[in-house]
Amino acid sequence: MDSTNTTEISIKVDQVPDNVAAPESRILVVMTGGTICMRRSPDGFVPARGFLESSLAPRPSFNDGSKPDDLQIIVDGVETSYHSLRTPISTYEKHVRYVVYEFAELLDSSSINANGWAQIAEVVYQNYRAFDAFVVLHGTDSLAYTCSALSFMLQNLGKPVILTGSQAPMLELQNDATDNLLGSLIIAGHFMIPEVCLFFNHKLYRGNRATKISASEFAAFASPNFPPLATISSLKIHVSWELIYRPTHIKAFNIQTNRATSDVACLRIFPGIKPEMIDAVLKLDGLKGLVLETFGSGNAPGGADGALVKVLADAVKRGIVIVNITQCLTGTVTPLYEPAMHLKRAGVIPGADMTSEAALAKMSYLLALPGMTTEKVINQMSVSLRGELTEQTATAFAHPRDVLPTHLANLTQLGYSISKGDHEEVERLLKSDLSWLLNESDYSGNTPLHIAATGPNVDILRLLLQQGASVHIRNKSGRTPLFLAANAGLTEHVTLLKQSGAHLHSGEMATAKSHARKHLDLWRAAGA
Ligand code: ASN
Repeated sequence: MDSTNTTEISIKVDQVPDNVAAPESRILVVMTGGTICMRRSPDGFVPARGFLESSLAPRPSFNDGSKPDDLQIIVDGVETSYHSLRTPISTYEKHVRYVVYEFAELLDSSSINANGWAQIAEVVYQNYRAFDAFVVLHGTDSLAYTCSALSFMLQNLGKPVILTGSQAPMLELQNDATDNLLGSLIIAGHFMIPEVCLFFNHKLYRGNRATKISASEFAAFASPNFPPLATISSLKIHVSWELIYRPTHIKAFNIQTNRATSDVACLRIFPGIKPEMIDAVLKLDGLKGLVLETFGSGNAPGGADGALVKVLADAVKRGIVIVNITQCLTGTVTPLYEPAMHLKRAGVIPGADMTSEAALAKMSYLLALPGMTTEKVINQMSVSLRGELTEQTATAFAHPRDVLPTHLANLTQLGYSISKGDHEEVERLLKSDLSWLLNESDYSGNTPLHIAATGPNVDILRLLLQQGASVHIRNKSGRTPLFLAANAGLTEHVTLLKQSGAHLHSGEMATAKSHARKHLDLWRAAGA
């Protein structure tokens, strides 16, 4: 079967596709607090409730006046109806429909901790199937920490989670909140970027690469060691697809929330620091890990007779994990100079080009993972788990800027090989670093995974999933690969897609149920 046939099938079976008349993406906005929702008070700016009604409903760019039905949100297992709003149609011919869920206590982000992160992760987890993407509104002070923490806590994430906030409240006349929120909604609603991202001042960053660089400028964040994933200009949204991280395990989305921030610490080295100061921190009750912020490419003073290095080496022997992160904004920790080499020999892990926020979050995540040993934590700290660091051995590969014709040719070639069931050829094409093509779609909106979902070779489907193909992208008829596989009666394909976290979209449920008279068990297995 070739790719054209696959398209015909998806159109023939659904004379009236559910989503064609008014395509819309559904987004759950989670409000945790921060300046974005604040109002003036006699005590200065304080977080205020009722964000949807006060700040969004009156603005035409956030409300097309269509008064859509309520949407359901699940919190602690209880389903409640919430008012939803819809944006006007975008240049990509879609509406974004959204609801706002507000935390019971709205926080200034300087007060957030692991409980707050777990709360966000739980809301995303419980509502994962009902929404296409998630936007989290958060104060800017600790935003980079929350982004880093969530990037690890959300495992095998298949949908966009975008965090944003603002430097000035939405209710102030001159603010950055309007652009930051609208940009986040538009990107989350139109582009399948399955990462925890931070959107600010027209740029989308990988969340665990971002850091706050200004207390007052609208350009409050930067991602010094990794280019932005997307940028918004007056003309278009440019997504750097080749940079997007994709989950590559045949596993469904899950969360890991049992973590504590109290068993890790962060310490900045300065000229003249006394070994006793570091020793005191390393002997804190219950401490399991330390992020050591060092000079330049990872250097620290040795101390008289190497006393400082000895303090560190003793702590490592007691089982404390120590990671070396540079105080510089850009560059990486390498044992280039003697002092850095001493640290490495003492058992301090070179943290490559991670931010301190990412190192801290990663360490507490790994230490809390069930079944982890100190050795495994040490090992994983220098491996990229969510694109948080550049592995030293990885070869840098940059795509030429002008890729369009080749890129389309490659996509077509890939489509044909998949529909012919030619595993070897698909493997060869993906080996030449073309796996970023996997989430691209042809004229009918079908991605390579849509084609493989009805293709003759289930091993190709597995291969694409292992290379990070998204199970959530819908074609122009609103169909997911899972729907196509069930519709084609392919049990093995359905099982594999389900194992990878695929689920039917709420917009295709009604048709799925009506088709379920045939292949009842299969449609049941697909979730209809
Ligand atoms: N203090 C605020 C917060 O982080 C700062 C902001 O959001 N701009 O909650």
